[in-house]
Amino acid sequence: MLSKLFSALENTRSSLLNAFNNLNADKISDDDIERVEEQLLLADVGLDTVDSITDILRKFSKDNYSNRIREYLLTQLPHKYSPIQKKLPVVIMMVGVNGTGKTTSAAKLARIYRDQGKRVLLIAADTYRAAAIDQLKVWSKRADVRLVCNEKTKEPSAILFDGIISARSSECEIVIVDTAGRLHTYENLMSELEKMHRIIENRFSEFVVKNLITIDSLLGQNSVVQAKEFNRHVPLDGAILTKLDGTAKGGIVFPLYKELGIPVQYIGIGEDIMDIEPFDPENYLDGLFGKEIDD
Ligand SMILES: Nc1nc2c(ncn2[C@@H]2O[C@H](COP(=O)(O)OP(=O)(O)OP(=O)(O)O)[C@@H](O)[C@H]2O)c(=O)[nH]1
Ligand SMILES: [Mg+2]
Repeated sequence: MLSKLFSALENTRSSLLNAFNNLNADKISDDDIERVEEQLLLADVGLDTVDSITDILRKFSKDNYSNRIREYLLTQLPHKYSPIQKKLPVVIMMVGVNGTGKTTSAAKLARIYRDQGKRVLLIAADTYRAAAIDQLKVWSKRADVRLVCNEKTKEPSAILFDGIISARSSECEIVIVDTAGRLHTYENLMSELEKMHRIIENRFSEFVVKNLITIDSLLGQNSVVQAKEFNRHVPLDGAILTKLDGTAKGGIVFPLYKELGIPVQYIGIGEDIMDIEPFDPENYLDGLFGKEIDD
């Protein structure tokens, strides 16, 4: 059976393979290289990495370039992510631009940790979008995880505060906080994130804080700029790359890591609670360049 990630990367893979398969075995022309370059850039692999790939193509014959490219790319990717939180208790803040997948990813993560047997709590700290709390109520049921919410306040920090008090008294090990979508240009919303971060550090210092940004694969290179800006306000520990299914832009993991040092920890591959995978560079490269892998 093909893995879900392999299927999700189908569009990216078929455009990349088209370009590579057209290369002439005896002599790789400048036109060939340009075609490969173009496809890699369309897949959001990022200029630096694309340049290194075309250098390898120029230097090595068709016989061994694919192995060399793969070896090189492996050095440019984050390590395999292990979905184990080593320091507990932890508060995971889900941050990111509107619609990138914070709420659904929060629940997907909650389900992963619950399945590990951890005591998990979700906090609904998005007070901006009217339907946000109801959406998380539905998803917390899917994850089978308790939710703290408060429809009566518009103050996310107050909900966060109450939520962590509750987590503390029920000895929760993993708290996942859903926050409102925001653009980095909304200064007041960005300071609100900083405030939430400070509250945890100052008032609940036994909790480690982790900030995860959700990145929508469809948004391409813009996401790298967004992540950079978020990182100026709250230190990002990692990214969840969402909606990889159905995009031909599956290469964004490279510039995120290379330009910002932010490792992709999870990949979102669909709209169900189970549609998430910890990042594995080997599986990811298989998905991009086409080695079928069994589940
Ligand atoms: N196909 C696909 N859809 C996804 C994935 N992750 C999220 N979505 C969809 O993207 C849409 C937005 O997801 P949300 O989780 O609501 O995004 P959000 O960041 O919380 O949005 P706001 O709270 O409005 O900022 C929903 O329709 C999700 O089902 C994914 O990995 N694959
Ligand atoms: Mg949301």
